[in-house]
Amino acid sequence: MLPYMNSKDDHHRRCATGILPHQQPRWLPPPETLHLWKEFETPEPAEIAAIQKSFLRHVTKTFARTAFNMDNFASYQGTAYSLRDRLIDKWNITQQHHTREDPKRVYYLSLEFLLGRSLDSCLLSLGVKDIYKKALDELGFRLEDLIGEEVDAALGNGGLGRLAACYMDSLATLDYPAWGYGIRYNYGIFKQLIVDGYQTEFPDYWLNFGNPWEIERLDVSYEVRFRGYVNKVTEEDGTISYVWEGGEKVVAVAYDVPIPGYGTMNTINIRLWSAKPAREFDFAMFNDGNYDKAVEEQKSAENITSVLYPNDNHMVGKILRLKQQYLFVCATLQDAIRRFKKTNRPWSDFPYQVSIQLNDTHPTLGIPELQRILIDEEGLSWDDAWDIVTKTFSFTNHTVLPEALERWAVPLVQDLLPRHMMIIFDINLFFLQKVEKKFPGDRDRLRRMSIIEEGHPQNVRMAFLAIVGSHTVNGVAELHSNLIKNVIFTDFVEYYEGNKFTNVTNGITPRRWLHQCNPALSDFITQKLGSDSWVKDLEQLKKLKEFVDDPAVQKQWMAIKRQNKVRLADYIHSITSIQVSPDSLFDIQVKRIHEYKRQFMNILGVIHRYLRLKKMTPEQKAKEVPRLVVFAGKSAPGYFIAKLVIKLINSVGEVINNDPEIGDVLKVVFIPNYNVSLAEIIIPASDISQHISTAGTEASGTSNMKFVLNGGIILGTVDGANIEIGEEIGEDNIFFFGVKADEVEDIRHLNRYRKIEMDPDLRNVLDAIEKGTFGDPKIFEPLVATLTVGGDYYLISKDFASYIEAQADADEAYKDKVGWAKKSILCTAGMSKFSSDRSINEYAEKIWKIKPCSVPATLP
Ligand code: F58
Repeated sequence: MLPYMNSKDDHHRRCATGILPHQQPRWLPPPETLHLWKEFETPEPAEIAAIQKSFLRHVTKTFARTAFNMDNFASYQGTAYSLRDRLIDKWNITQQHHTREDPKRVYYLSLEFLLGRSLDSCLLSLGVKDIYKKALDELGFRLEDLIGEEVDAALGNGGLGRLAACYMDSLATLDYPAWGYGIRYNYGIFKQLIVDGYQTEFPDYWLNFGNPWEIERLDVSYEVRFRGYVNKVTEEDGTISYVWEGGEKVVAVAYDVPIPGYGTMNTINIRLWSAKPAREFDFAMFNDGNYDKAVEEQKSAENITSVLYPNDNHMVGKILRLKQQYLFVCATLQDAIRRFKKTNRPWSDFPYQVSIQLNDTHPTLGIPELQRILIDEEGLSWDDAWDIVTKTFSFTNHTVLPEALERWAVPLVQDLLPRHMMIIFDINLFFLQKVEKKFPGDRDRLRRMSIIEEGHPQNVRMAFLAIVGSHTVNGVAELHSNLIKNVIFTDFVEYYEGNKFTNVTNGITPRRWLHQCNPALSDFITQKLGSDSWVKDLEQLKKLKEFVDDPAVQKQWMAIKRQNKVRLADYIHSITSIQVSPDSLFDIQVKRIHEYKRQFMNILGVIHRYLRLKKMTPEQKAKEVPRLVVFAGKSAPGYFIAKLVIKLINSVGEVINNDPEIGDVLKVVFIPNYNVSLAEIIIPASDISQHISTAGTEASGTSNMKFVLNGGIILGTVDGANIEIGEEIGEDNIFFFGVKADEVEDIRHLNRYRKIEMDPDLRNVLDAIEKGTFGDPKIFEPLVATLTVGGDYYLISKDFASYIEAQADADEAYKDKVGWAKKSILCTAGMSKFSSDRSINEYAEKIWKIKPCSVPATLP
């Protein structure tokens, strides 16, 4: 029997991390060996000799290298493993401390964690970067080279996954007792290669070379059932209960990723589940000559957690995705309940010990699953169980786009999770009865609010299920939370009288997104503020305002920006062979490629600029602000129009970059395979970044915050968090343009009924494309058609003139070097609000009701 194939009894036996005084563990160490355990529980000293010793031990023993058989990758591995030992020391102390204190914990359930690289951030969090650098230097290795060897952990699509990673960093740093739960996909988001200007996808088998940042826990595993049937049992006293039986089982095995807080002991855990076959190899089937089938069954279990679905803001109704969602919540709830049960509290205490945050609707099956466990397995009444469920869960919505809202076909859920489907029907029935009571006779309201959407087939509206089963629902920026209330969930706001709905504006971790990615600026800020405490208290950045008029500060500030631009220019050259000038204005748009984000408008604007330049004399051109326009981002593999946008960008770049009349005045670069570590190079180098979604479509955006924190200026629409950023840094330091969210519906309505008035400048641009200026115009026909015959749903034509105007304003402002330096300083200085520490404190106080639980350096 493999270790992860535990019997049910074993699950309850294991105590994982810490045993309470009243509990009798199965195994006790012989007392005379206790001093050995103590020695290994004591964290290693942060000394050069100790670091070198542990590095060499891992390199030679774990990886079987010798002094004469080393390369950068092996030394990355040795460094990572030596750091991992330190992480585990802190992690063990944290978990044991939490077990003893038993505080209320928050469980952050997310199908995505976009962590990126860990070596640099862990070195910084543990405060050992300098000493590791020295230790490695003496051994003949450059830390910077080793950092570059690590592959990104890219278990996410974009903003939602990266937000989860930033929130883990803040939870750890602020000493909260928190757990992240997710899936350990074998394949992260695909690798993007550009071939002949088109995106092509390659699998990201990120575990190929091992993963030092995880701890495989074959001792933590849970069974997960799919399909089967539901037995109705009538007891002698007439009570009815249901038992879910049969079907097939798989096992979810835990992989733990320790997340250290910055400058604190607290080291929390992201527990990622990996699916394995539940049964041992079926020898009967094997002996019957059914070897292929026996192997197939084993593989089909592992398939469940094999690959991350690569869609950004688009729902796919694939059964494998539903399996992922259920395996995830089923294992997570068993784990949380096991931890809760260790203290023998009554079930009524559960919501006061456990808070579960649903990162979008993807883990919403947790709601019927907890209800099922409580009524079917724990014997609670429906009402008592539902009271616990609704006091435990809270839900964050990340989008208003209808195509992104999750719906699952009832027959599909019924087949895969028959008992859950029954429970969802009951939740809906009881809910609609209450709605009917509050709004008697309003049948249309019942239809609108039903968790089950009528149709062929019927669908489960997961967002409605999440709302009904949660105590709090939040949007991710003020505008977005208002749209949730006033547009998409209005009926629910009315029913709950506004009580459930709130806002928590997103944030980003200043550790990764300034201190780590922009060390020169970080050092300079520390020097000016006289302390590095801003890294944990971003409010302090406000003090930078005092230096805004200081010419020496302005000069140094812009010199650092230039260094970062040189770093990006070098990277661009190494990847694309395109030479760009660090003296041009760096204008950057990096994010997932999606029609609502309007990269199309950006490239149309570039063409407009090109056509304008082509009409100029050399003298006129010499007066223009030289510009580098950078794009990066992945399109969903099946998103045809988004893929055409990538092709157009590359085709336009090809023409412009090779036009001798243009030279450095305009360059266009598409950097392939955008990911977290690339973002860390790109973001510090921007003068302008574009966040130009159609108003009302981008829930928040978080890269906008990262750019501004690094002294970059936004050119953007009045959308998402751009609005709040503008409020904080001052409207003089942001280039806003375009229609407002509340105008969009009327414009779309008119567009449907009359011929769209095409902006004349835009018409010229489309003419150039149609004439073949950028290659075979046939290729781009479907893309151009979205603006002409397609109704221009994202209002590019409507916004084009004001977009071009904002770009001209930016050019003008950039000519004033001092003025620009001031804007840039004020940008960074005004960003305190957007620390994920602020967001997490808001969640903790308003929603989760948890308190920090500071961890001692050693256990008593
Ligand atoms: C993003 N959503 C929002 N979804 O678009 C962005 O405005 C916001 O800042 C961010 O969340 C954080 O709140 C997003 O990234 C996804 O990638 C989903 C992945 C799974 C399928 C549906 C979309």
